Amino acid sequence: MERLVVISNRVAVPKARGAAGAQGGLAGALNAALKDHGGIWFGWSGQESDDSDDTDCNIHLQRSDGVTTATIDLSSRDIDEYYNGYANATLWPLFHYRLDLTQYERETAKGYERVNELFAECVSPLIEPDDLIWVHDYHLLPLGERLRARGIKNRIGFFLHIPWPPTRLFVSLPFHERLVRTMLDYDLIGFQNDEWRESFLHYCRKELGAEVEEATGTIRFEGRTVIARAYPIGIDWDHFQAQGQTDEAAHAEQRLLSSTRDRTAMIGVDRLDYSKGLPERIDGISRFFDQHPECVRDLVFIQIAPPSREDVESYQHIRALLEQKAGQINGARSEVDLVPIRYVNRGYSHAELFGFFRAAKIGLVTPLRDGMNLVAKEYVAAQDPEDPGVLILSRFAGAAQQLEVDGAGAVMVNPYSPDDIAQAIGLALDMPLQERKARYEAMIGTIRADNVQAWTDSFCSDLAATRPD
Ligand code: ADQ
Repeated sequence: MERLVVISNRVAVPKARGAAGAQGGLAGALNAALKDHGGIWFGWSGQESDDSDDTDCNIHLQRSDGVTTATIDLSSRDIDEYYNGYANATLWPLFHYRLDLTQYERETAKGYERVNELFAECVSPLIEPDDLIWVHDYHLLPLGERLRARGIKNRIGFFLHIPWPPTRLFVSLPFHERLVRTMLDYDLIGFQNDEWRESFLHYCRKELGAEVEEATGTIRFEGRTVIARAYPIGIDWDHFQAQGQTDEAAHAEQRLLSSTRDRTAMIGVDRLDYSKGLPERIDGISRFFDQHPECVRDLVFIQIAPPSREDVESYQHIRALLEQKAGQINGARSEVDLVPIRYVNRGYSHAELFGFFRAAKIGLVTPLRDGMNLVAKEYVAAQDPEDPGVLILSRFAGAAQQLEVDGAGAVMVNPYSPDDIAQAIGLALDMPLQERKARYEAMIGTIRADNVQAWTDSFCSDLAATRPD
């Protein structure tokens, strides 16, 4: 088996798995892949270097739990322009269809290119001739081209964890063509589902005039051949189930059950991000209480949302908005002995999350747009098969393609519609055991089988089967 070199914006050491989970779904997935293949995980340490302007290739190597990590610090200017700027204030909102939040700044675009160049410079000496190289996510779209420019001839794959926007939105990005041309230096490009893959192929055909073979995802352009395929990411099933067997999980479950007593617990767990539809979710719950005031005493909603990307302005806004909305509904609906919404701004271990999910009879996963959404799968994976809870899922999450099964599976909603969310909550509360079991059965097979190991295996074996030009 070829050695694997994983390159992503951030690197998480395996021991810190619980904490890493709060940073995003990437960490657990990549640690599992690296353990199997051996090799190196390269990226930013998350630390700021002493020099505020320039970043050096000062690589910090560490070996932990079978995985070697190689990290560099970034200067405050690089963090500002590349990470907070172009990656999270331009690409992230644009790729989540939020043109209203997308900022186009020449300086941050330059910072993005500079850091991609730096990544290529620092990681190149670590690469051996037969290594498979796997680049991750929107922070590093042009990295393949930068590696090729340094003479790297290895097979290089790229996986996009977030959606790829429709062409009409994507062309609002200045220099969009240049960016996509750099991506065609990869051998394999993976997307979370067919919808994003088709958008990418559409762009290549319409805007670049590339020759595209839809069925195989083959793109031929200026003498290069690239394959674009869908690889829906899954959860680390074994790890998550093992966490579910711990005392920590049992304790968390009991804690939630005893604190909610005879009320039904409904849960949401998300990074605090405007793409996750949190204010819209609260509006939906509020609508449900308006329509069913008699249920205020029967239902409690727990929203766990650790803050993320706090240096980006739009994230400060979403936090303030959410606090305001939760405050409003609690102000209007609380009694001395009850508060309808518990809003918690912190991360929890996967064991604790397992316990909370199991105690909650309804899981609310209502992003406005999401590449996949692993929380939806974790919620179902944590349920008691004999008495499962109900997953309410946004039709705009990548996971919807797998978890809506012929009208069974998750209860699908339009996350922009408070009425839709309110109706789904009513449906979930009244759902008979037999239907809950049938819906659970419709989802659990794919969640167990299409897990993160299957995901890494299929991406890596497809990458190994490609031939660089
Ligand atoms: P995220 O946007 O971070 O990931 P998601 O897929 O839901 O979204 O992954 C979040 C992970 O963090 C889950 O494993 C979850 O358990 C964990 N987490 C969330 N809140 C937590 C908390 N309070 N405490 C501890 N852990 C918490 C991006 C894309 C997604 C895509 C993933 C993986 O935006 O669409 O599914 O990458 O590709």
